[in-house]
Amino acid sequence: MMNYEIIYNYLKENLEDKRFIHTMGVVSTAKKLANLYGVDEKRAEIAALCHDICKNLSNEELLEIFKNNNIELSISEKNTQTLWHSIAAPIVAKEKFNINDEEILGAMRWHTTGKLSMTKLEKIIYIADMIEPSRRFDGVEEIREAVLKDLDSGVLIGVNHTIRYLLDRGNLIDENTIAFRNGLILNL
Ligand code: DGI
Ligand code: FE
Ligand code: FE
Repeated sequence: MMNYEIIYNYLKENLEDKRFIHTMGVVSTAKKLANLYGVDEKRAEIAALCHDICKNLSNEELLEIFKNNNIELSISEKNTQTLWHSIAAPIVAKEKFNINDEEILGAMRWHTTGKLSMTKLEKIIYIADMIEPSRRFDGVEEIREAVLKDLDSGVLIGVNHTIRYLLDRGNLIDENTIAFRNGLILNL
């Protein structure tokens, strides 16, 4: 696929080695999960490839992108710089690589916090980001196994893990993270 190679080369050039390896891990995990859960593998591949496309940008550059595209950040987003690369990702993917598939763009946009009512593809990118082979944290194996049995149950364990991590550090918890978790619980 033409687009794939162009994006791959851009990332290889622009992301740090560790981030590039992480991205390729997300690609392979997302493809596996897509096949398991009947999601189009090619779309999962592109979304995974692009999810951290803005990870090399400085906070100043990210703020500039928001300004130029009239993106209004919520109070929690304004104060959580680690979320900014995901907010900018769909804008850059559209501009640079002409990606217009709303679900692919959504998967990139929400890969950090999640949100209420995610599609299967969006959930797959969210959780693949967390469990790809180079990720190592206590509990990752439990999430890997759970996701293979049931997507939503596995994703819920992942969100719970993230919320616990944020609580332990006294970080802000974004409204979308909470809405994502509530929605998963109500649907299970
Ligand atoms: O870009 P990656 O390192 O691959 O991973 P990521 O984009 O999932 O993670 C970015 C960070 O976002 C990670 O440190 C956890 C954080 N995060 C996710 N949801 C929330 C959050 N941080 C805050 N403060 N609040 C959230 O709701
Ligand atoms: Fe990310
Ligand atoms: Fe990532």
